[in-house]
Amino acid sequence: ASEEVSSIKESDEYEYVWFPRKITDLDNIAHRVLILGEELDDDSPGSNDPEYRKRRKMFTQVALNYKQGTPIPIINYLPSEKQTWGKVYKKLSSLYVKYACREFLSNFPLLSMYCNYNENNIPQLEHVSAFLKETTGFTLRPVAGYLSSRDFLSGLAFRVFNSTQYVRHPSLPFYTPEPDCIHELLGHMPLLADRNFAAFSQEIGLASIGASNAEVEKLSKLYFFTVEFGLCRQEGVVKAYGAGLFSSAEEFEHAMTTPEKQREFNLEQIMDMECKVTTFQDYYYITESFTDAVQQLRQYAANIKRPFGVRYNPYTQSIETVSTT
Ligand code: HBI
Ligand code: FE
Repeated sequence: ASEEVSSIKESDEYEYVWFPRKITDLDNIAHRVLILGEELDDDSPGSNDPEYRKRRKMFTQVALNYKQGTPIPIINYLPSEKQTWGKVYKKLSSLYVKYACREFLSNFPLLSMYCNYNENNIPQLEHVSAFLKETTGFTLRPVAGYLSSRDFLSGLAFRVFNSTQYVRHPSLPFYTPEPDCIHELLGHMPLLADRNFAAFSQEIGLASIGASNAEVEKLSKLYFFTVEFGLCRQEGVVKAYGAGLFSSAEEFEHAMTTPEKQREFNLEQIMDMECKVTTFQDYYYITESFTDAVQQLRQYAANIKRPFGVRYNPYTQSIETVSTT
């Protein structure tokens, strides 16, 4: 009984935050998007284009109606959307060969083979999700826009990646302030098919479960400077693994050809950095490998203050909390 008293006392200071416990709980966060597809900022490309806004409403409906475990609706992409995809795909393809890490380069041909990645076709989330499920156990779910860091990271704890399905506005094919399916498909999918990277992604997700707002903010910076803009060293050469680089030709080229902006990974420094969405990053951080990044993450996650441990049970697809007192 005295043990119980002390654990109650301890958890007094812990402010409980809601988190999904079962994979179907993810249906409850899908609608909490920060920039709603249909309420685009006024300076966002496409905000004054009624046709585009109408199209985005359709994508929003698909995401809002989606229920965990059901097939993701197949989209009949418009010629203008396919054209945007084709332009970006073509421009980036030449950069991948030069600058992408080996994991990206070995998975990309598999996506072409099994998910119909090519210059003339926008791959379907449903097909990519089925492919990932067989390779690393990750699955996708369609989402209407940008989720809060907490909501986005909590999906990763279940090996679920919330993916947008719409295409950026055709007026600016090489720029988008929001994530779109070109960013998800070219940037994120190739590495989610890598075992070590998938494990790293889930581990950041689990670290965020029940963490305070300040801790989630730090985890999101760690995510940003690794998963989105990370560099690594392979056979002594700096290569890219960040999705934000794989989906933006200009910043990709810039990051790889400006050595003075490349720094060795430093957890404390990253936690104080600003994440830039509309301009290039100040610095790009190099880790030796994904397992190195996992080590760094564990070092940080060990200091997260919560009165329980978390683990994922893949049989029941749920998060279990374990007593640490
Ligand atoms: N939401 N839909 C969506 N897609 C992302 O890639 C995404 C997000 N919310 C937050 C986020 N990424 C990260 O940059 C971190 O804040 C976790
Ligand atoms: Fe992203």
